[in-house]
Amino acid sequence: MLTIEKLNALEILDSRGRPTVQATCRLASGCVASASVPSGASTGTAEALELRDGDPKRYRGLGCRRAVANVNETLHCALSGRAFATQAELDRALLELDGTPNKSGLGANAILSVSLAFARASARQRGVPLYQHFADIAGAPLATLPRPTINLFSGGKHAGAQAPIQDVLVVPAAARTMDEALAVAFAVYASAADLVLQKYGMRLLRADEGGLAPPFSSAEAMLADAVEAIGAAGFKPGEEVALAVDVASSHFFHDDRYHLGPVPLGSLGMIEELARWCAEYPIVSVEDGLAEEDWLHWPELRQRIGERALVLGDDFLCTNPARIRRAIDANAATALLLKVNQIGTLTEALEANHAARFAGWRVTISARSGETEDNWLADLAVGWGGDQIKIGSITQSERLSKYNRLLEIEAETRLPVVSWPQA
Ligand code: 2PG
Ligand code: MG
Repeated sequence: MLTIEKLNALEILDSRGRPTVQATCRLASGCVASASVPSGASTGTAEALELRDGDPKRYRGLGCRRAVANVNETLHCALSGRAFATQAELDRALLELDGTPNKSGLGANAILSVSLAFARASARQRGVPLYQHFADIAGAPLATLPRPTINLFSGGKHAGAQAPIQDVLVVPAAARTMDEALAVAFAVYASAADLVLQKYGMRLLRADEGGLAPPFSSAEAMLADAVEAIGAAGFKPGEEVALAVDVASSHFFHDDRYHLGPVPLGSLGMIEELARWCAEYPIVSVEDGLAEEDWLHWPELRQRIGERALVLGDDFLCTNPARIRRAIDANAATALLLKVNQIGTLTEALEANHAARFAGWRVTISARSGETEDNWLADLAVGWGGDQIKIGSITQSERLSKYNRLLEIEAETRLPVVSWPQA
């Protein structure tokens, strides 16, 4: 049994300098662990509620003192002295104490910080690495390391909307180890930085996740420049290094139109455009190609591009088991982007993971644009058998703490990287 002795939390700052929550869980065994929650900027409307103080005089209303107090007072008082056999039992208790469908009672940031800190303290009590503990929670043996998809170019909400789409990512498709994959990503990033200097006269304008963010003339220019950077780094586009795109289209969908370029597109026009991109560029994954509420057209998108690229749902699915089941029934996607803080507890995120896998989908485990130095995401992606991991660019410590943790796990386990794009 795992008996909670004390829960406490602290307001800390994320990679954008905005407040977030770090919780510490002390078990009666004396094992103690802390965990921090990330925060998104291009959020889906169906995400669990991140509780913010709303005081405009402090952090422009983004303070997390109320969420911290909910851990220190409500959750500590209700849970200290209680014993839990499993993570699922603890998470059930958290949901009951919150009592709302979207975690607006206590805040998903408060709830998730405790869910994660408890998991880490449990792993310590069991004397196993966190990735092994996550694998045990999932009930599946460790088998592979996720293939990293690494942010190269940024636009959209992460880069002041100088280009409409959010990310163009590199996929070291031929790399057989994490070590090799990261070296490839570094080489392409360095070439892309040179290219940005030559073409746009600028080098170090980086977006929230460290992606390069020059004033691209169009979304397609981001793809063309990425292919050029792959070639300049000495790799064969599509064979050695492929591309993934986070279109994040909900954020430029207004009045039933996709404002991707000068001529607004209807849903079918948008699908045509994405299908053309997939035919002309080595794209193996398309995230949020359509807007989160464009349910009617997602099945058509899957039909058009699903053979050659993953049809990946982020804002569309919000790591929400009910939305995922609806999308499975509608044949609307082929892959889940899993972000634990979109739903708010580990157990619900695991349910999302299971639902996607049961349908034969792939799963990309993802960081948020606002991150901390905490690296639990790397352990989670390995423990839950993520096919891909999306952390951001190969710069900035809040990203590198996770890449470095993957390198540690690789050195410890010698697990192979998932083979992907799928043969
Ligand atoms: C996304 C994420 C990570 P955010 O859209 O996939 O890149 O962004 O955390 O801002 O939602
Ligand atoms: Mg996204």
